[in-house]
Amino acid sequence: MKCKLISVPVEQGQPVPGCALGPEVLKDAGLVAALRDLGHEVVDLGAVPTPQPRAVPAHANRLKFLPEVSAWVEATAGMAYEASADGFPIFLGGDHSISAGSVSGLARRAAEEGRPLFVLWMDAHSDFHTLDSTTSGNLHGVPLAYLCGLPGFEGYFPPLAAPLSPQHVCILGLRSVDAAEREALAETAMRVHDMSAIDRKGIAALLDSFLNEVRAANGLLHVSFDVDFLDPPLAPGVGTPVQGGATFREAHLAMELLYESRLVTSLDVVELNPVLDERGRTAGLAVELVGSLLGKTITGKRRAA
Ligand code: DIR
Ligand code: MN
Ligand code: MN
Ligand code: MN
Repeated sequence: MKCKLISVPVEQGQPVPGCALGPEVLKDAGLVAALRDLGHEVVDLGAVPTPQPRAVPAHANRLKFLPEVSAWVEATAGMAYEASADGFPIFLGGDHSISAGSVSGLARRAAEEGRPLFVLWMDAHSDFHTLDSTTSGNLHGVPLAYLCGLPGFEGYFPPLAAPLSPQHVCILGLRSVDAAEREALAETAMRVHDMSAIDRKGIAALLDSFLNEVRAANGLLHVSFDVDFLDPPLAPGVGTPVQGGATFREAHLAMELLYESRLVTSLDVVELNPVLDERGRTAGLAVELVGSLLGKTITGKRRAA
């Protein structure tokens, strides 16, 4: 497979400095070698050039860095659309606001190809705030609402070429939901699997049922991997850790199942904060999990599909 690395060094969507170092640190942790060892071709497309802030009207809510984040979303969407013409794009964040861009560009491509885009959102958080409902003003908390076409983004974020169908979205690993998000989640057709569902049913059963839907619909599948999906003792290098996250075994199994499905067509790795990391262990773990998603197995290197 031809893996295309796209760095999106944005941290203005969340409150803790350091997240913008994510792409370089993931590469320093051996991402490129890990993918090449699996037989993949790796093309590093470099970073999305820092855009000029977008001219957007003043918003009534106290949103942080709206013109800057909105510009990153637009620039990342353009790059995602271009890069998805061929190969397997991997977006290296940066905070999760970048996925408003990566996924919207991929959705535009999928719509042109006449295939549904499915999204697996691996995250402690639902990121389902609108610009009006967020109380923190941190824009990494809004991408999924924007991508699903919830109201209130018009004029502030770039127009969506193709909103996601909520039935094609699955949140996995959820354990932090704000009051307004809880109401919005109650009304959506998204599949929402919180940690309790993982405890009760097992991550394999939940994932298999979603993957079966993707396969039946001949869908494209984007995985948006927020590193805070993982349990904080395992992955301390994130800005908004929430206790009770996925174990190494659960995360690893999820990645293996995703690889074996051969359904995944693109990936985000977001919210790694190297400044908060402990001797690079979160970065190292992220690289290992990406390797598993792209074909690394316990018993030996399997050739790339
Ligand atoms: C919280 C935290 N729901 C907010 N969100 C995070 O600020 O909207 N998303 N950390 O990744
Ligand atoms: Mn997130
Ligand atoms: Mn998160
Ligand atoms: Mn987050």
